This record gives sequence, C-alpha cells and structure tokens, in this order.
Amino acid sequence: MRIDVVSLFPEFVAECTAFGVTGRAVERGLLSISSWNPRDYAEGNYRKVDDRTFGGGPGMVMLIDPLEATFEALKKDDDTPPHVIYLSPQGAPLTQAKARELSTRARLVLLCGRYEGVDERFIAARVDEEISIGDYVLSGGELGAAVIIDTVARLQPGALNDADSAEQDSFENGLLDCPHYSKPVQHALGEVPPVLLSGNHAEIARWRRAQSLERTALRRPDLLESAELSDKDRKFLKESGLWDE
Ligand code: 9D3
Repeated sequence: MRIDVVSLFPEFVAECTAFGVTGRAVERGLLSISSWNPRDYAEGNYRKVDDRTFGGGPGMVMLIDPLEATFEALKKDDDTPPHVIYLSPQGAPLTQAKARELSTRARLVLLCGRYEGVDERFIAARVDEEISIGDYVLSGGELGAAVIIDTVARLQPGALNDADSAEQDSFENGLLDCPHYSKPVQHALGEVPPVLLSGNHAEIARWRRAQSLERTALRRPDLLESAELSDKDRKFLKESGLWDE
C-alpha cells in the first residue's frame, strides 16, 4: 500500500509514523509513505498557500491552486489512482471498520488542512471522503493523518508479530480488553489475580472474557449494543447486574 500525505508540516507526520508497528511495516515494504508540501508548489516570491476567507471573519483558507499543483505532482509520481481523504472536523468519525476498509486500498492520499481548512471547491472536486478522528478541536489534520496511517499500517498482512495479533485487539471483537499483569507476582502495589497463575487455560479464558464484559459495561456501555455477545455473555452480564435487556 502507498500513502501520500499532503501537508504544510510533512515532517510532523513523518516523525509520527517512523516507529513501532508503522515503522516496521515501512521497513518490511508493506507500506510506503510519501509527503508533499503545497508550499513547494505555490507560485510567487511569497509562496502563498492561504488567504482570507470571503464573507469576512477571522481565519485563513488554504488556496486551490497550490493544492491542484501538489495533486498533479503526486499523480505523476505513480499511476495508481488514489482514494483521497480530507481530514477535517466535519468528517465522518474514524472507526475500526473504516480503518479496515481503508487498509484494503492500494493508494491513499491524506489531505491535511491548516487554518480554517481548504477551499470548499477543491474538496468538492478532488476529495472522495472527509474523516474526523473525534469530537475535539485539533490545530490541523496532521495528527488525524498519523492516526489513519497507524491504524491501516497494523492491518497490512504481515505487519504484526504473533505477540500483537490484530484479531485479539480491542474493538475487533467490539469489547474492551481485559487487564494484564506481569512479574513480580508479589509487589507492594498488589498481587496478580490467582486464576492467571493457575495454569487452567479454560478458566483463564473465562476470567478474561468476564473482565472484558464487565469493563465494557462499566466504561463503554455504548459498545455493548453492537458487540458480538454469546448467550453465556448475556447471562453473565445479567447475573452481574451489568445489563438490563
Ligand atoms: C470556527 C472554529 N474553527 C477553528 C477553531 C474550526 C476549526 C477549523 C479547523 C477547528 C479545527 C480545525 C482543524 N482540525 C482539523 O484539521 C482536524 C480535526 C479536528 O479538529 N478534530 C477531529 N478530527 C480532525 S481531522 C482534522
């Protein structure tokens, strides 16, 4: 998979994606990331990439022409037609299902806005979908791009080692993860739940499932609505007074 990042701060995204699973996916040749700075494609002495918003009010808008020139350059660099995403607070919220869908694309363009955002005519003409990473205010799309790159990189076949299998990830089964413990067994901060030291794998699996269900019910009851629950899971939740349906 190839990802092209369009940003006025390309080093920001490069730094965010150089480590861990993402960095390894790039090293393994599963993913390539290229950055494009519209400033490099802006004309004139000042290389202006933004201007005031028509209609008045504060804030600047990213200009169409430097973005058009940037897209021309990145299309010339590779024949694969890209799926173009604009990171913006007006976008559809990113979910694991959306990440899975994006991870199957051969090529993504991640367009990062700064200031008040991009001229709406460029969005209408060149963008396939708008994505937000949550209901809070960022200063630009770069962190959103880094989040998308991280989520799709770990979904590339061969990106994860056995230790971090994607199927076991929280959200892949729609529940929060169970708690984890390691050495030492005895510590001033507390002890390890004895069941985890029992060697009884069936009992350990039951305990972990119960912990996942309990935490999800307490912390993220909204997730239970769409989680894949067995009859046993429902029975456990009802008997624990964590669910009333
Ligand atoms: C009128 C208020 N504006 C500035 C305070 C609105 C506004 C414009 C541009 C708010 C944020 C931004 C920059 N944000 C992003 O580019 C962005 C974003 C976000 O802010 N939240 C969640 N996801 C994303 S993805 C891109």
